[in-house]
Amino acid sequence: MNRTYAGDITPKMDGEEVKVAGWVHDVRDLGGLRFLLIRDKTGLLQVTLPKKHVPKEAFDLCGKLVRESVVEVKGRIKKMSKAPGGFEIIPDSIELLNPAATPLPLDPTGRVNANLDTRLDNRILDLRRPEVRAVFRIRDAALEAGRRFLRSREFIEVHTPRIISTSSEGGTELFPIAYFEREAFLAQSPQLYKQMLMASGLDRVYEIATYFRAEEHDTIWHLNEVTAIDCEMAFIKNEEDILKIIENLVAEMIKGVIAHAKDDLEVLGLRLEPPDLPFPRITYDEALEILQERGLTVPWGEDLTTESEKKLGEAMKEKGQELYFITKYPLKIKPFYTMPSSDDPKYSNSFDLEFRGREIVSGSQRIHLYDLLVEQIKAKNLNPRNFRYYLKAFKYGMPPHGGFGLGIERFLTLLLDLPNVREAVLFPRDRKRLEP
Ligand code: AMO
Repeated sequence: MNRTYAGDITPKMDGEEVKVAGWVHDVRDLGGLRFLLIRDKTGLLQVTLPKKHVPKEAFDLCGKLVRESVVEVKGRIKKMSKAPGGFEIIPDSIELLNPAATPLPLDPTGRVNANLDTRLDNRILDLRRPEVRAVFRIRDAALEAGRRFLRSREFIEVHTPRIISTSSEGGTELFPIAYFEREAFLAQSPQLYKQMLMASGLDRVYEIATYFRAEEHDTIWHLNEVTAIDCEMAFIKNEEDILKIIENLVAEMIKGVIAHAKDDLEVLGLRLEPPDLPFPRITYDEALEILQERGLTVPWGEDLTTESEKKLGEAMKEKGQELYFITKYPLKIKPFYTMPSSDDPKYSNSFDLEFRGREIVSGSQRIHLYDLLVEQIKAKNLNPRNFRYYLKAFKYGMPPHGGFGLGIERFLTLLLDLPNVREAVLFPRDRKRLEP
């Protein structure tokens, strides 16, 4: 007999034989009547044991079961309006597949509140709670929809090295590693490789990968191991070509969640609407003006702080906008590979996508001209010699190109209104956490 999940059983199956399995959620003992609540990946089901009508071994074992042990039950379905799902199971047999130790370090029923650290220390037990698992099913639905969309736009999935020899986003955030006789680092992003590929004829690439940031921040928004959707596309006219891809990608990911993770959204008590397209585009200068009107002065040329981003988010929310681009940042606060604007080289063809007052995407049109690129590397006090392998790709026919990186954990945290970005990672890495 195959195993049946709680969610696949209905009261209409009254009288049918089934085999179910899962974790002991709870046991209630009313003397001559015992109830065993079993949890599987779809939900809860009730096994009812009237002493007189079930085998003695099953009744006795039920009385001894420790919560979170793994059990398998064979029995008959009986319609029962008061039980979860409108049915109960009257067992012919109960098998203890593996007992759980006591005491439990975390209560997976959620009846006892635990702080995030305790939850993360016991992540596997934490994941037994449906609302915790829901986040990862939603993550899967979002990524699946993202992949489908990018494929439909002729992007192909690639994998670039995680072990690199030079920084791509600035020197201070690198994790050094021992690589035989040489110095090497964990990749901060696929940036340099995805750009190099633009000269190969693989005109549109994407990578869904983890990368590593040695940032010392300990905030609810920062991780040291981040997963992102990175895209790069060649033969663009300017950054507007990329913004169109991003807004459609984000809309498709949200629609994918709505269509394929309905039950999980319900578990989290959320109702999502697909966003309207196009997303508004406001320039960096316009953002500064909006902030000024709200009493917050950001000196021109400085990056937006968490506080200013939040304030801008409030202003945009009042206009009914939760997703909007900030474009044309000052060149000096963007990485060396960012294309200066043709009308005023103080500005750049760069952008961020903001979601409810927080950056989830950043990207730009890139410099594709060898001499200008070398000049910009030097302008950032970097040594072009360390970028030889990268620069080589720009010498022999590099088309105009651009791209972006979308942080998946930030996206989910904002979409699902999670209190901490760590909630969107199975096993988060931060300054203090290297286990589990
Ligand atoms: P950037 O460094 O802005 O850009 O990263 C892209 C997106 O990744 C997410 N992110 C993070 N999320 C959590 N914790 C962190 N420490 C963290 N760092 C980044 C954010 C961010 O918007 N190479 C460029 C992208 C490009 O231009 O193509 C880059 O890495 O959501």
